[in-house]
Amino acid sequence: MNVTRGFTGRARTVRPGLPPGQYDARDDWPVLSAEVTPGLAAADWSFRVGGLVAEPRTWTWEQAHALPGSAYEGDIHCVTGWSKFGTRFEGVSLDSFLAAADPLPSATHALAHSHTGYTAGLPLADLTGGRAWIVWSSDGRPLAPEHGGPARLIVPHLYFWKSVKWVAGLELLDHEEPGFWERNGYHPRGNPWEEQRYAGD
Ligand SMILES: Nc1nc2c(c(=O)[nH]1)N[C@H]1C(S)=C(S)[C@@H](COP(=O)(O)O)O[C@H]1N2
Ligand SMILES: [Mo]
Repeated sequence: MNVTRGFTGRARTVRPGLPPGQYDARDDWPVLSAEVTPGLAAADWSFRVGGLVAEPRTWTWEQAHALPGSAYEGDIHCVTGWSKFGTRFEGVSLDSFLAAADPLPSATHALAHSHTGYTAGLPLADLTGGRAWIVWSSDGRPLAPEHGGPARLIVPHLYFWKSVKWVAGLELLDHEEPGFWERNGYHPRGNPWEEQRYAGD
């Protein structure tokens, strides 16, 4: 009888859709937080789009829920190596928020802020075109506090450190501004398909 390599322990199989250097976390959904999970009630959550916009705007929980709903179905990729296939998140496309705030032509980048102080820097182009969301549920259930509930940003085509939990807002800028991990040597964009893990990759 043949014993096939890879069937003992945690098989880190390569599968289609898995970016280079990543493994399939299967049913695991690791929690990665630099800070303590805040006790943030939905009533105390708000989302603001400011900086280089024609009309700075802030949405309460109820106002954000009144926007057209939009869901993401697909994969997520953490820079520490795990990827999770077939996730589903429900919320509102970031396009809806940005359209209301009306970015100025000079806006090229954004710094996403958390209610806890965590930040992530992103090119504005990665936040438009139906590729980024503010989400409050996952598979139809309210987002767990440790996963960013009541609401978080998701930018699933980039490494997941850009997907700010307990998201508070976006500040639009005319230059690249490093956030928490970017200041610590991580890549300004973080495209998993190009393995942009660290600055210079
Ligand atoms: N506010 C906040 N958002 C955050 C983080 C964090 O530490 N604080 N970690 C980031 C990282 S590195 C990853 S991989 C994902 C993890 O999300 P999860 O804990 O729901 O898996 O959240 C991102 N967003
Ligand atoms: Mo991560």
